[in-house]
Amino acid sequence: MDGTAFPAADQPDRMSRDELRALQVARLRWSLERAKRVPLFQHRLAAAGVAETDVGSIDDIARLPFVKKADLRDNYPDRLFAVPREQIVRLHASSGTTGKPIVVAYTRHDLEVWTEVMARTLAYAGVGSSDTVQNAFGYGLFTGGLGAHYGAERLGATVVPTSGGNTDRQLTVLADFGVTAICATPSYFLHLVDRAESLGIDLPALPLRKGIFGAEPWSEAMRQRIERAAGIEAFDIYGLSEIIGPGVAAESREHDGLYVFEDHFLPEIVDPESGEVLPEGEVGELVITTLSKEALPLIRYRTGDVTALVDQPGDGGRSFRRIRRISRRTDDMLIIRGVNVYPSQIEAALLAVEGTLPHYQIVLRREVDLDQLDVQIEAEPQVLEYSEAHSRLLTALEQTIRSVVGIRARVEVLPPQTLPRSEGKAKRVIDRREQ
Ligand code: DLL
Repeated sequence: MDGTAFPAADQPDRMSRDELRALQVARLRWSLERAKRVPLFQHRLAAAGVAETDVGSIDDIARLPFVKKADLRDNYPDRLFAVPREQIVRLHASSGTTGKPIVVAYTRHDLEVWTEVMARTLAYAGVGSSDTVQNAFGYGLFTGGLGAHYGAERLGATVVPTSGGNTDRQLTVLADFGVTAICATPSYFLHLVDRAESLGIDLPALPLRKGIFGAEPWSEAMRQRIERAAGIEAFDIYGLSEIIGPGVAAESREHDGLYVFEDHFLPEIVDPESGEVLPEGEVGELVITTLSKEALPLIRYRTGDVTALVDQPGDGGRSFRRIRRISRRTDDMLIIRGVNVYPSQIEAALLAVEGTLPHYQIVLRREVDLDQLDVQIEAEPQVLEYSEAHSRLLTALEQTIRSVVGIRARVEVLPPQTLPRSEGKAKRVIDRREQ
């Protein structure tokens, strides 16, 4: 590393809050100095009239300008990189829904930090050297696979790099290799659970005890379904390519919010409209500043993810603050007949009804100038066998959706294994209104 030495820390999650804040200020200054090598940051910081030496306390961060996804897109592929190509040892990319992907870069030091935070993520879930970890996050440009891989290896666990897909082979590995922990998107793991059932594999009877899930929103109800069906403890982990990949925040065995690895990533919650910083406990958009990244430092990055900072310390005696489970993004709100609806609300309504399976799809259509909300959900086979049970389930679902989201939905109850499955992030919403 060149420039100012990177401020070191020992046992960062056991520091006092004051010590942690002092470390954050020192690292923020370090990060700003490096970010200024990038023309975009140089211009924005100059325009805001802030120099790194002006940062005396962590609250001074509110004086710094934001960076958005559009800035990364506009500077595609590498104009926000803060180091010369010789120092970059890895590129990943996140596939956006439209246009070009966002390209992210890592120096050797960045990979070291990533490995460390992913080792922590898995250690918080209780994974250690005696575990065998099946890593079903996709390997490739997606950060999930390699991120979890290096973290698990760092802990000395045995890693089985299955990547996503090839479901039957995943189940052979799961059944025969002594796997005790699995990493996957929650939707893909549910697919594995279903397939296991149809192959007659009794998951709870296997040594598998822990699931480490993330990369997409999933609800508490979904967690319960997963835990029950597979006989495991399920952990929520959060991250995004722009910041590092997985390894930004993770649940511990308390299962009460996700600890943000604040020695490397400084979280703030802001009002998505005004950009004003909100107090702990209030729901808003998560903004993250990287404190140790070399290749792609990001100052006040608007993640688009909606959560709150928990205003109480966790039970585990850790100094890091926690964020609530991320249930939605600022941009995933659906406007149906003028009513604001979030897919996560529909998921919660559906899974509250007994007899449903956690596989659903939301389809929006326009019918004679009116938005129509169609919801398709799979149900347990015995419900479908009796027309009375079927119609009772339909009525219950329609009423629950109506009471939760305030509009009528046309619900279709389907047999198991009907809806498309994903090997990575699930696509829950199909909007056909513009076609
Ligand atoms: O999904 C990194 C990751 C891999 C996280 C594996 C966890 C596990 P991206 O593909 O760039 O990176 O997508 C990042 O996914 O901004 C959130 O909207 C969403 N997301 C990630 N984790 C969670 C989670 C990876 N636990 C985007 N809950 C983020 C809800 C999540 N949403």
